[in-house]
Amino acid sequence: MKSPGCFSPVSQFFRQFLFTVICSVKIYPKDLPTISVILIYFNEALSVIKRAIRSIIDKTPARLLKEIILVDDYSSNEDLKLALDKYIDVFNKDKPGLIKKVRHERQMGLAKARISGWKAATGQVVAILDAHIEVNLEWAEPLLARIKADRTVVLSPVFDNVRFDTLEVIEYIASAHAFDWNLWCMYESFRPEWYNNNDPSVPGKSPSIMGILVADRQFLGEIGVLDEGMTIYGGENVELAIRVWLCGGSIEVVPCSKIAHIEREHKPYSRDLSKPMLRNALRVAEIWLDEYKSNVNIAWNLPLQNHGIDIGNVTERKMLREKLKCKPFKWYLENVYPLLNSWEDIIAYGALKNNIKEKYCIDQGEVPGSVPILYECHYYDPQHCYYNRNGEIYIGGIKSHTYNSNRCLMDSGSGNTPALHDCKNAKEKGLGIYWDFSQGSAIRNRNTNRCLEIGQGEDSYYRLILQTCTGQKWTIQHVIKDF
Ligand SMILES: *[C@@H]1O[C@H](CO)[C@@H](O)[C@H](O)[C@H]1NC(C)=O
Ligand SMILES: [Mn+2]
Repeated sequence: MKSPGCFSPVSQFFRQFLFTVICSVKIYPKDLPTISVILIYFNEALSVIKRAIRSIIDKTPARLLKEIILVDDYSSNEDLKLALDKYIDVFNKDKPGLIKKVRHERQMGLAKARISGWKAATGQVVAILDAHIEVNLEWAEPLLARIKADRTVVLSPVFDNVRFDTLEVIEYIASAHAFDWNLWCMYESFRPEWYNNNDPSVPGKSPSIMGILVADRQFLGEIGVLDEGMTIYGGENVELAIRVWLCGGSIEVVPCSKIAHIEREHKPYSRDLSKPMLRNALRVAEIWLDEYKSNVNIAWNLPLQNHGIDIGNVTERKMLREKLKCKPFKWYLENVYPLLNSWEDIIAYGALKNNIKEKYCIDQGEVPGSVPILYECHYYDPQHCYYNRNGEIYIGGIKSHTYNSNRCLMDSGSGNTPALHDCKNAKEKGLGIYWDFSQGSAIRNRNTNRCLEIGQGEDSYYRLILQTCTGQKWTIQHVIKDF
């Protein structure tokens, strides 16, 4: 879990214990809204879907469970046709219409599958889940009680991880859901206020939502359900989260609602999810991120313009944003997610090359290790460099969150080898991490006046060196502002 680390394992254990007790004695109102549970799947094992259905029926009070809607995004497994229908029929004989099935006639991806489920639902609340889950006792009541109190909250339960091979359950403590500028999701600590109030059963505000979501059905409709223009997989959760926060709602994680989720070895849609993820991230950026949208390009090391990736038609979603009078993204950064670094000081990014040897790029070198090297250009993370307004040069990637630190190029003043040093730490110690640089010219250290250059060793290989400037020139791949 990527988090700034707020408490020790001992208090974590105690918190977990306390929380189990507190949740088990909670009393919820009798007149809760009804719930439609939507299960999305694509080539899931029949046994997995049966277990999900069984657990929902066993662990949701019958008076609250309006229906279960199965959304099949064009699976090819034969099992999921007749055999599944037979299983459903047994329940429907008892209670007609309890389980409904929606099948796509071609594959439409996760976002559209969720929308199909939402359209078919008739309960007051919708819970849109993966099919590889089992719900826990009293999973629904805390969610329904929260939505009854405030119809604008969009909720996530806490997932326990079930290992796909052994079915061993690993309990997760409640955490906020977050994302980085690639729009990949991750866990993060709640804000300090949540820990300070010492009741671990209280729902915590969260900047994002991982994908499983529970919301008032009509409210979700009012704010535009999900973006149909998102393809295949990835990013649709972040789109939803930003939209909810900017357009009048909020996201919470509800600790007393627990769902066991099978963490699969392979996601079903595609082996390499980074392509659809990138495309969807650019789409979210265009619609929602305003002046911060270039951060997605920076994170993926794409040029700001003409990246050649088709993000689909965004007109309708931009119109929705206007119609709903949603707040600017800056508000979200300042009020909801200040831990996300705005990157406003970055002025250039990408591979850094010396004009003498253009086949070679600066590379972070061995990890662990702190010696940057010259290496054949491959343009992946280890070669991503960033120049900021203060004169720092990060090498080997950039961190999205203010609680993480980058690695800065440094001239220590002795020897002739450059080094990488934790930027925050180097700043405190006054180390030489500030450089004068502009596109197509020298990289000169402000402390030592030496330049970062390349030179041939006795073995005739070129390497990075620090020396009296001889006029070598450097070029960085992408420039944000002329510098
Ligand atoms: C994009 O969608 C809008 C609204 O649905 C439509 O009017 C417009 O023609 C579309 N643009 C393109 C290029 O298809
Ligand atoms: Mn899943």
